[in-house]
Amino acid sequence: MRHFPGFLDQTTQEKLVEDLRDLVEKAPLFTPVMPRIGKPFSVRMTNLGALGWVSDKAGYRYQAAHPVTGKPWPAFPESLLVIWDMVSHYPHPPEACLVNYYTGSAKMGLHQDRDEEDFAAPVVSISLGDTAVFRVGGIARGGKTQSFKLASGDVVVLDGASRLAFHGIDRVIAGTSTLLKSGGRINLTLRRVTKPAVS
Ligand code: MD3
Ligand code: FE
Repeated sequence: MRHFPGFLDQTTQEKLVEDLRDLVEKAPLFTPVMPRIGKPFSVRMTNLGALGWVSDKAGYRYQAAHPVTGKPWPAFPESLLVIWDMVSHYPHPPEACLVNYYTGSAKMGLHQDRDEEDFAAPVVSISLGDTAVFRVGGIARGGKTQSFKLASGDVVVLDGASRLAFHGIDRVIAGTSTLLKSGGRINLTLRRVTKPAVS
């Protein structure tokens, strides 16, 4: 993986948070539940772009409509497309931006991102707000893992061998950023979902 600490300056981070406030009014945060068992995630989510990632009792998938409002997801703000162009090294635009919102003791268990058709496309992650303790392992479950901190303004690009690495968020450290007035952490992951017709 490629980690760019402090990639986004304070002004860019503030502008992104402002954009996200408008977008979350149109596409409210929802609480996904685990497939089959229906256990709620501790992280709340929404999406931007043509396709959004959702999880409910039926499973994980990408879909064009918000699961609660039934409306299409809001379009990507230009600022996110610019970041993708700067770091992805991938010649097609992203189709999905999953917005994860962590408050209190929210965390995310170790998992792989494998609901996309095209693993040749990277996943680009942007962190905003409080610092997270992030864990990453290899491509097999149960292997060795390492932990890193992800701070506000950090960008991580998951490509090549890291694209299918197991990863998760152990915890968020309250009081480490003043970017979000009520604290907590936002993570944006920009993803290509479908295989481009011609590469
Ligand atoms: C992908 N989000 O939404 S992003 C997710 O901070 C997710 O909210 C985390 O995992 C978050 O699916 C982590 C950064 C990340 C880091 C390493 C990865 C994504 C990765 C390694 C492989 C694939
Ligand atoms: Fe993930």
